[in-house]
Amino acid sequence: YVLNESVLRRILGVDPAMPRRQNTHKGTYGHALIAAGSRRMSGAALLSAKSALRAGCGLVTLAVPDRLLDSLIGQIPELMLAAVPDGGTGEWGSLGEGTTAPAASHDGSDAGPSERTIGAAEQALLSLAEGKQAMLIGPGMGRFPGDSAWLRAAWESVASPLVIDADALNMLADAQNFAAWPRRPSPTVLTPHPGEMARLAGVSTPEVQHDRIGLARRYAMKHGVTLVLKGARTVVATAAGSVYINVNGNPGMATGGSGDVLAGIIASLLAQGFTAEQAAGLGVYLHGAAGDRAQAQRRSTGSMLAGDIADML
Ligand code: NPW
Ligand code: AMP
Ligand code: MG
Repeated sequence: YVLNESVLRRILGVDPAMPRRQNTHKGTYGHALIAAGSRRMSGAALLSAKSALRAGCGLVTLAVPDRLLDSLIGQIPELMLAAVPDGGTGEWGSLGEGTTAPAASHDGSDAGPSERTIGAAEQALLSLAEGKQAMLIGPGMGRFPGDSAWLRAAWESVASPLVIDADALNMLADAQNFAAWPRRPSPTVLTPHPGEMARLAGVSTPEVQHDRIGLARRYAMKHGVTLVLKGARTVVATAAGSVYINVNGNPGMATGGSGDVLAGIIASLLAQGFTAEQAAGLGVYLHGAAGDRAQAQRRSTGSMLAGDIADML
């Protein structure tokens, strides 16, 4: 299907105007947790968080490495912040350091044959995820030792719908046996750009671009996920084999942070109770529509910033 208002309403059963019932409160619209940002990429975390708020979820908590926290206070007043222990580095690396625990539910492929290490940060993050209606992992997170094992713990332990973007997609690409990971009982949305898709599928970026629909569909069905393959004409593929193509948006969105905005939107929609298929389809459409408004307002593609897309939601 081509993603337009008619398909959104008829096929996906969503109203892109997202009307609200009168007698509702912030709890009605869900609480999203975003694990993102690092010392050199705190902007990615802020862009995701702001977009999640603008896409309508009731509460957003942004979890960042401890040392980043002070620099973020007050930047987005509506946002709640949480710090995870980082050993003073401002990076997520301490996720893999800490107490060694038996790997009851892990095969240890990324951390030795029979045990893996549970870091204080990992524990803090998994407790933060409790009671949230959706979680986003990845924007601006950077890479750190043992990250694939850590992502697997989140994959298995986070009960809410999960969006995996940016660096967390690279963790998935590095995991040696992702195909054998158990299916998650709740929705999982992956949001790769063509470079990230190439790493996930083990092919080149031109190969991804040559067969965007086929590759996205096969990957989504094989791994039981909803896959958003980004770029001009973003493809949304579901685990059941449905495919949607987005046709709005513009080249002004080819700017750092645009994808971080999209990830925040999709997490926000999941927190509000939309299915993965609805959240991905509606999210991609709203992101493109906001990008088109940003272009119209600036009367330019070249001067658009990702923050303009977030502000136009
Ligand atoms: P090229 O350049 O054409 O050969 P990476 P990243 C390819 C954070 N950010 N069509 C491209 O190929 C993110 O959240 C932080 C074709 C290139 O090789 C991540 O955590 C910001 N190819 C981290 O930075 C703002 C395409 O992919 C490769 C393509 C790294 O993410 C910026 C680049 O991908 C950023 O969001 C397309 N449409 N799109 C901040 N302000 O804090 C991409 N490629 O190496 O995964 O790097 O996407 O910049
Ligand atoms: P990322 O590379 O993760 O920052 O994601 C870039 C975002 O901008 C994705 O949602 C893309 O679909 C969107 N985007 C980038 N270039 C274009 C374009 N030429 N036309 C429409 N959307 C684009
Ligand atoms: Mg990105």
